[in-house]
Amino acid sequence: MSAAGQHILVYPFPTSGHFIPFLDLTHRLLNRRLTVTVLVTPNNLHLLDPLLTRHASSSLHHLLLPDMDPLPAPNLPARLRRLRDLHYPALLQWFQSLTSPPVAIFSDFFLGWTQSLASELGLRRIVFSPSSSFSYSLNMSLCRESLRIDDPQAEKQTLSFPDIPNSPKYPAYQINSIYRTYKDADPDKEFYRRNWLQNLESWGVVFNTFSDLEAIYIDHLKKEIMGHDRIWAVGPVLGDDGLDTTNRGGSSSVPFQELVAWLDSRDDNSVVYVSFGSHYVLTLKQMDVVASGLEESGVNFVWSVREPKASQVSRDHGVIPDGFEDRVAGKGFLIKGWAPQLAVLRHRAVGAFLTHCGWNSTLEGIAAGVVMLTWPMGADQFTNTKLLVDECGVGIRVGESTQNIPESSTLARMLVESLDGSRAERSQAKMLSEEALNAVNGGTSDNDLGSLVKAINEIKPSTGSNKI
Ligand code: AWU
Repeated sequence: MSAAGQHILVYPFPTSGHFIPFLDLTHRLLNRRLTVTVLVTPNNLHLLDPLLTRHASSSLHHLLLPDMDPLPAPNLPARLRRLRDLHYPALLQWFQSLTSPPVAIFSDFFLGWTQSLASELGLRRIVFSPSSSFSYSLNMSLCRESLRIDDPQAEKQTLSFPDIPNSPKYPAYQINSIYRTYKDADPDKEFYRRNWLQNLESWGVVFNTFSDLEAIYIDHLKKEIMGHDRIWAVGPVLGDDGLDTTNRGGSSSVPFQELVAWLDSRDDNSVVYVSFGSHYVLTLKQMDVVASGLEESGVNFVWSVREPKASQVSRDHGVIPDGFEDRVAGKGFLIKGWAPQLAVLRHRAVGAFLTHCGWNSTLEGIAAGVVMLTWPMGADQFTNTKLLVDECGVGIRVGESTQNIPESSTLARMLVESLDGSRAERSQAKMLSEEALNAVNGGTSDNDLGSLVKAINEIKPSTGSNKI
């Protein structure tokens, strides 16, 4: 048995889409004998349970720090700044209290400020990106010269990025509003930009992606942006490696066996799975189109419906139409709350996925070999859609946010077509699925994971004084 590896601090950003893949990766790092302390906030502590039961207490520890009070309305830059103000002093004190502290801080790309902390402590900092290397490249392009879109109404203005492979173009509304600076004096937006820029100073970057999917973007980052090869593509990290995925990211809101029995009673590739991520709530109009489209299509479906959190309750959030559940009885299975998404996508009955194209859902759909019906809502999802539809040929464009909402009859037709076994997207999806699974089973991603662990084990413990 090889000697225990070095000790690192893993610091996920505390939302599902960022926390889930980082825990999946942590499980793989523990399997390669690193010692890990995971920084958790109280509402995420329970998500460590599957790892705590699988790994010895000598190799997996947790550091519990408070989360900040919820903001009156979603405001990512303000949230990042408050989290930094809350955690920076506590982490500094924690590290200085240890006789043999971790040799590296491995933190989410939203926590760029941990670069300053690592420098102050004489440690290495490694970035974890729960999003694609394509969207990371776009963020790097945007945060180095923030956009000036003088007319806030210019939502359709086309923006080009010739510095990124394939020179992608986007209508202005698809670019994260954080970068559309109408007034440069916004301190939270300036903090967000500087926070991103600090990722450039990191020792290395780890992506939840695989080389066959994003080689051109990974090479772009190595040669044009970071200027070194310490960029590792270790995905798709999907739980596995002996972890129970039934309660991945949270416990299912429906009895798991009841859902599996429902799927078992359906033919192969005859079901569409519908989900728009762990926090996006459909607007009234979007909800109406999705419900009507599913009903008119007559397809079998499993729909994970998100109810608005207190901070999201707005006039314009959708609710399931009256009588809908009765009218689709026998065809549809509704999950109001948390769905065992990975288990559903892997079931032989599921042939297509109506998705917002969050990066985890994108990878899970690719690994499951299903046709992707794309309806991006924000963040990096428009970029992920370009990858799925234009580059990989496994996706079919359905809608875009609230700017392009399809007619329910159009959606119904696309739902039926997505289950047509003769479509080119189906065979493409099967091929890409094999490439994804090969990458993590002895292929490029496994090799990159081994290279990452080797590089971490070669880090010299800090004497505390040496700045890097
Ligand atoms: P996913 O990335 O699919 O969507 P978000 O939750 O919206 O994630 C970034 O995090 C994305 O790139 C962004 O676009 C942003 C965010 N899940 C589940 O198991 N059950 C459910 O009912 C709902 C979700 C899981 C799902 C996936 C994750 C959602 C990285 O959108 O399997 O792993 O939650 O992540």
